[in-house]
Amino acid sequence: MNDAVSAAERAAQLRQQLEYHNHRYYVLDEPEIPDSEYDRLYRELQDIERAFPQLVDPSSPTQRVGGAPLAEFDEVEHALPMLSLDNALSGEALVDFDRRVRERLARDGDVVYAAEPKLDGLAISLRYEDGVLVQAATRGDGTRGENVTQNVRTIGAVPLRLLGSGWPSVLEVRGEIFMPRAGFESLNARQREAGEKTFANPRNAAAGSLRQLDPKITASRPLSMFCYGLGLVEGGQMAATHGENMAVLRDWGLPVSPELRVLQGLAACNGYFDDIGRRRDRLAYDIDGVVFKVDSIADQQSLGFVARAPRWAIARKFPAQEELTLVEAIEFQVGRTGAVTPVARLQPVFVGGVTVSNATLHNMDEIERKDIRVGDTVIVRRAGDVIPEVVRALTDRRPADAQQVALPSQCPVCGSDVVRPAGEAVARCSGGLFCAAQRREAIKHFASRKAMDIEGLGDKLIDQLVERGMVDDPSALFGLQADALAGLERMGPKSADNLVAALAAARKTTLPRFLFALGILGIGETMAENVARTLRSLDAVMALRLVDLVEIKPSQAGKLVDALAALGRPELRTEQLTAVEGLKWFTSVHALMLAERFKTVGEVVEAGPAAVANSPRLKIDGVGDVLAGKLVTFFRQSHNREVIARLLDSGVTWPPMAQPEAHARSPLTGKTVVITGTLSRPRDDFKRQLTELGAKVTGSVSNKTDYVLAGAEAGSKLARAQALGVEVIDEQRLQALIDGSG
Ligand code: 9MJ
Repeated sequence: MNDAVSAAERAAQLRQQLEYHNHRYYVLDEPEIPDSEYDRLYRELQDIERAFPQLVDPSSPTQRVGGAPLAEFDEVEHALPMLSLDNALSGEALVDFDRRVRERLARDGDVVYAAEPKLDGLAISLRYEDGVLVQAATRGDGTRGENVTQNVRTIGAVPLRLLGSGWPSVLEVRGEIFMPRAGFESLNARQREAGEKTFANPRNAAAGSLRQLDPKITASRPLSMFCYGLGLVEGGQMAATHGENMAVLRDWGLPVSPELRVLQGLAACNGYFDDIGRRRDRLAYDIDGVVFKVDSIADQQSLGFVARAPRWAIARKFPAQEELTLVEAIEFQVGRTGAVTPVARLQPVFVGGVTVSNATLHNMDEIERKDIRVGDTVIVRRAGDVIPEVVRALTDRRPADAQQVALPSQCPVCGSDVVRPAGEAVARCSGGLFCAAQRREAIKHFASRKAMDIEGLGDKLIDQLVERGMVDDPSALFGLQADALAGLERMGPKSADNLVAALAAARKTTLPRFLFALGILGIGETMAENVARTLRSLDAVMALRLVDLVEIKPSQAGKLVDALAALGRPELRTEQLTAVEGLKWFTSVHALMLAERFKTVGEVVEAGPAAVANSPRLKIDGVGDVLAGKLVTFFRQSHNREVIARLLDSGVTWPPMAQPEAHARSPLTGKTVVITGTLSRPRDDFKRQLTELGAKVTGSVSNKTDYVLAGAEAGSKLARAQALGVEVIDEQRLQALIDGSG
């Protein structure tokens, strides 16, 4: 046996293995070996074919992408015309179809149908001769199409050589070429990155990919195929039903929809249609309906066809999920959490089975990314039960006066400031309880079990109370009288009395519950607990400042002062600094913190890095800069402070927070401290900090004084401490005591 012979044997073996694994990968979607192993086999075959060019065969797996770019596609005449499908746009149209079929077949009972999803791609005809793919042609006008063989050969799901045996000598297979959604998304991402044009939908992407004159481009596109019919068959017999024929194609390695079912009668067809409709969004590819075919080939033949469409098949279409319409306005809605969401008001359009006149635009980033303007013609999409959305604008139809929109600075419902924290997509109304859009949900939250736990005050009741104007903020709940409540739906005198009693009981609560009940953004149960445990009183929470919580390191302070000096806008107000060029860490929270100490950018620059650097005196578990910003902002709003005042007036109370374990063991617990001289932070800060650690801060030094905290230029108090032998400490020593390292 010479080299060429053993190489030929090995090549044949490798081709068979590669075809097998290709089928497992692309058609069955059940790969058996890792890609690396496939690649190894593939390279081995490539090496043999390179060494023995006489062994190269066009149906070899290495020859999928071959040939030079074409100048144009040749025309191909189909041996049998490629049919199209009649549509049934309603359930009645399907009933009519079934009746016509039964009449023509003179059938009393149920007709057996084969059903399969209707793919939205490109129809194609594959011609196999003795099991080898020799031609692939597009549908064209049904009689003549384009020869796209070079391109179709690059599609992994299409076998170059059929598996098994017993194929007719000529076998034409019809099916649909499509691009799965995931492939479509990644193709568009790739196109976007390369600055190339993106495709509007998977169908266009599939068509554009298949019609490339250079097969290398088609090879790089994630195309797939399902077969759904036969054309010319010569030199062999196929089966008696569509269902069986498809099973045979599947055995020969051709891709056939796994959703194919054989069904008895119209009712089963309707059930299938509904089922696929429900699962539609979860399929890996777009479909636009279901195709029903009379299963018996003999019946198909006796039914025949009219014009280009068979009388034995029909496509029951889903309502279109995408339509064109005009954006008449873009308005902003305030949700129950205060999220300010842009909504497109549309010229009403029938899409996805309903008339749509509003579609969400999600948020400002989304509007900017899609560049949607008032006056634009847009594609609206309503898929399944999801909220209709604007997919994109047709910019070539944009009128000259199309208007861009800006985020409103004031809430359209209550007029409070709209805030959009740096790095967050969602803008929110800062009105909180004050905002009517948020009130109802705020009250429901306030009354809920883990918040104030007002027994018997359910959502329905709250709806009634708000609708009748009896309650416009949570504090009004505690003023409700039994006789007024008794007039509400589903409320007798007894349950009214019970509710009043429950309200009275709920007034006695805990600080963590109260903080949670206020519905501060981002402050859930655990955070409320952490805040309460650290600060231990509502007064301390309300007096919280961002300097207490947010750090600016000395190195950051230096860069910040430099950047602000370079800005050259000393009059700019500090709270308006939402971002600083070149400082990624700087957010609106830092701006608000600066604003606590400096009115303008000029003041910051003048004060210099040492004054700008900030080491926060507190650490609340889980509360980072963003949450600190939300917390402090909430308590700074006057309407929130007013609601809190009313709640306290109406008798809401809680017991003092227990002394936290860690502090009970603090070296400062029970100590008396006197503060004197100039310190790095206001004296009040130190006073608060020491009090929280269980120390008592007094004004004069005596022999009961444990420590004198002395800053620069301390005078008589320092002298008195030295005279009495009281321990004098500086800030560093204090910190060491707090840290437990002193
Ligand atoms: C699609 N597009 O999925 C047919 N089709 O049958 C299926 N199209 C068809 N069948 C005869 N599943 C002509 C067209």
